[in-house]
Amino acid sequence: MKLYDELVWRGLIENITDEKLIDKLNKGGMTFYIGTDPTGDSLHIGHYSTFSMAFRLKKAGHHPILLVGGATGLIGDPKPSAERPMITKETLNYNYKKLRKQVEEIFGFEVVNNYDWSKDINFIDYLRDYGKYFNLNYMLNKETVKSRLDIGITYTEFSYMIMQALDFLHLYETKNCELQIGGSDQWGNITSGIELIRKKIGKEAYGLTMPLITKADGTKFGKSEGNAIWLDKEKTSSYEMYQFFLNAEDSKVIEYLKKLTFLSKEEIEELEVSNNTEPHLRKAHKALAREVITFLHGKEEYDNAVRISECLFQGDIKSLSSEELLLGFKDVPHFEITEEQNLVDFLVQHHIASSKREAREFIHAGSITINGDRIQEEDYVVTKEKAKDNKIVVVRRGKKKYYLGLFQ
Ligand code: 383
Repeated sequence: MKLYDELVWRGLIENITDEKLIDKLNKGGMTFYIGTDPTGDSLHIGHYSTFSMAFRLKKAGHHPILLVGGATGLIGDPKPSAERPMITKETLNYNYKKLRKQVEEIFGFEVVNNYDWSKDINFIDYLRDYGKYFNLNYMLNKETVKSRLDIGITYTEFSYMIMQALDFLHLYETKNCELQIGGSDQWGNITSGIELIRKKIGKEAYGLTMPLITKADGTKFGKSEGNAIWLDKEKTSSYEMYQFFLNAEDSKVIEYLKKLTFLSKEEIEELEVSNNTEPHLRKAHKALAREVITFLHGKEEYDNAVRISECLFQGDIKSLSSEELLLGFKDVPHFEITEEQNLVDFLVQHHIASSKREAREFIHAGSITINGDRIQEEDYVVTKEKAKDNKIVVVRRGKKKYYLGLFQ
C-alpha cells in the first residue's frame, strides 16, 4: 500500500491543502514540521496521536522537525471557549525544557524553538514586513477567530496566526520545510503560513491536518477520571496508562489501533476479528496498550504494568511493593490509621462494616483479607508492624471491595 493510501486507511487524514501533496508524500524526501506550545510540562495522549503521525512520515522517508513554541506559548493559540490565561515567562521556560527533553527522548527528532527567530523582530518591521500580507477579512474568517467574535478576543490572541505563519515561512526559507502537519484545530494557522509563503516569496507550501481523536460520544479522548493521560511516566504511570487503554470502548478500539500504533493492516484486521468474535479476551485492547506503552516508556515499563495489573486482578497483594499498591489502589477509598486496634473495631471505625455484629460476621465467614491474608480470628490486632513497610493496610471485603488504610 502506498503511504497516502495507508494514512487514509488509518483515518489519519482530515484535510490536505492540495492534491499535489499526495504524490509528494508517496515519494518521500520532504522536510515537514509539527508544532506544540509549552503550555504544560508534558505532552498528553492527544498530542501523541498527532506526533506519532510525524513518526510515520519519518519512517516513510520524510524529514521531521518538531517546533516547541517558546514564542507562541507566550501569546496563546485562541481556543473557541475563552481567552487563555497568560503563562509567566518562568513557567514557560520550565515547560519548554521539559517538553524539549521529552520529545527528543521519545521521538528523537530535531527540535527548534520559534523564540529564537521571533524575539528580535521589532514592532514597526513586524507591521511593515508581515502585517501587510494579512487581510483583516481573511483573518476574521478563520474558524478560531470567528468562533470568538461574540465572546471577545484580544489583539494578542488575534495575532497568533501571524506568528505561526511566520514560523512556516522561516522554516521554509532556512530548512526548505515544505509541509506543516497538525490536528484539525490547526487548519487556519497552517493555511495562513501557506498564504504568507506564497505572497511573500512566491513559493508553494503544503498543509495536512488530522482528525482529533474522540470517544464514541464525540468528546475528547485521553482523560481518565477527569485527569489527562500524560506521556511523562511520573505524571501518568505505565500501570495507569495500561488500565486506560484496557478500558477503551470496544466500538473504538480498532480506530485507536489504526491511529496510535504502528501495527500493520493485517495485524489490525486480525485483532478486529477477535474484537468482534471473542471480545472478552480483549486482545485488541491489550495490543493497543502494549504498542503505545512500549513505544513511549519501553518494554520493561510495559511488562511491569502487566505484572501489577495481574497481581491486582488475582488479589495477589503480597507480590507488590508499597509504591505499586498505592498506584493500583489510587481510586479506592483511603483512610488514615491513628492507632493499633483489634480488627472488629477497625472495620467499624473505617466504615468497612456497619456494626460490630456485622464485622464479626464478615470475619467468621472468611470475607476479610488484610494485605492478602485471610483473617478469621476476631482478636486479630491491626498493627503498624504487620502493615506493608509499616505503612499500608489493604483490606479486601468479599471478592472485590477494597479499602486502603495508611498508618501515620
Ligand atoms: C506553534 C507554532 C507553530 C506551529 C504550531 C504551534 C502550536 C499550535 C498548537 N498546537 C496544539 C498544542 O500546542 O496550539 N498552534 O497543544 C496541538 N499540537 C498537536 C496538534 C494538535 C494541537 O501540539 O491538534 C494536537 O497536538 O497539532 O491542538 O509554528
